[in-house]
Amino acid sequence: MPDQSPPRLSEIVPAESTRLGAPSDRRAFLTNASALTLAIPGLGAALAGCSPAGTERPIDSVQTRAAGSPDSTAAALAQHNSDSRLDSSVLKGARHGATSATPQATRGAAQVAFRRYDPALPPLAPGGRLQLNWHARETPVRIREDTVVAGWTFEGDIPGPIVHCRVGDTVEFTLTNDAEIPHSMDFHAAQVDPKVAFRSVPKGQSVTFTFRPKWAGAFMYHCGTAPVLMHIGSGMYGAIIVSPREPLPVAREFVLVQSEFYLADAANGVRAFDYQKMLATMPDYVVFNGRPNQYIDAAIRVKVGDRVRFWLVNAGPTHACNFHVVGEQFDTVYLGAPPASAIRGAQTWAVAPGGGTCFELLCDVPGQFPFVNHGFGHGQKGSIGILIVEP
Ligand SMILES: [Cu+2]
Repeated sequence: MPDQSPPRLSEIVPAESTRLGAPSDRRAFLTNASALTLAIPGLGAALAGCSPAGTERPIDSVQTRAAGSPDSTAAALAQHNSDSRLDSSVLKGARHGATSATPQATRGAAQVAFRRYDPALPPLAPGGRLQLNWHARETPVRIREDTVVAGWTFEGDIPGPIVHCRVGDTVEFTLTNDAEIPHSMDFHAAQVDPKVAFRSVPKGQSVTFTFRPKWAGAFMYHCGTAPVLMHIGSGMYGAIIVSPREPLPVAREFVLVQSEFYLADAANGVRAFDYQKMLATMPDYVVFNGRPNQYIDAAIRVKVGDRVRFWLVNAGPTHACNFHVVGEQFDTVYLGAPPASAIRGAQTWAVAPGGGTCFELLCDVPGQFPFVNHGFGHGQKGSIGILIVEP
């Protein structure tokens, strides 16, 4: 087992900040990148990623104006989406200094309390119908006792709330954007036209769409506004768990969302998410449910004889989660939609960024079992917890 002590701030970053640009520059970058995306799909992402000289061509063939109303953002919104299909890997040479440190994301950071993220799978909504009215919020989030991050969030937390439904249920979803920068919602459990449903909404506006999940599984949701890397990397993701119509074996069910944190140095008591570090793909933390090592400090507890089911979503944005439970074996890993495609006796299974997998183990031995990302360069950075099996 590795050393479980979390890394100190001074071990992660140099004491002196050298990367933060002027706040006005950062805001200008983000607002321009997102707003251009709203008005001109493809072009926004391309400009956000290109050099100031703007020598790169737009990467989308969509018309650059909304038909009939060349200057209307509202008209553009009606026709264009969030560019969620424009992967941030196509962004090159983004300007330095882009971080999540918007005024809303940093204000009042000192007053934000640490709160453990409850990993328990919430119960199903009655009647097979979920009505979700969520808000995109830029707000500080305390991820450790000594660390507050400038989060871009769904509903004020990182990850956003766990959604639980069954195959064929109806999910009615509305996203209202309270934040300065445009945001959007992309549910991987949905089959909808992304240009309509997943479009970005500016401050004060809403988008509503309805879907009925077709497959069971652990699915990611995330903001798809360009640059997608920046919006996922700043906290806008979570899990929607779709249970099959036929109940799975009785189990204690938990949800783990792995994600990476790429943080700038602290400024005014807040560490912003840093776009350049996201591109460099060397995270400061890799975590389950938004806080490094939180389930070491407050373990997940079950009883001998319990079947435990982990619904694991890897929000990335970039690295795999190589899931493993020390001292145990998964008696079942569902490669497809549960209960189909189950394999037996797996030790470690990699979950891709943007993917999800359902794991089961039978806890017939008492003890303390670390669950880890067995890619230990990541596990060492916080994607580790303890499953306590009580006699
Ligand atoms: Cu967003």
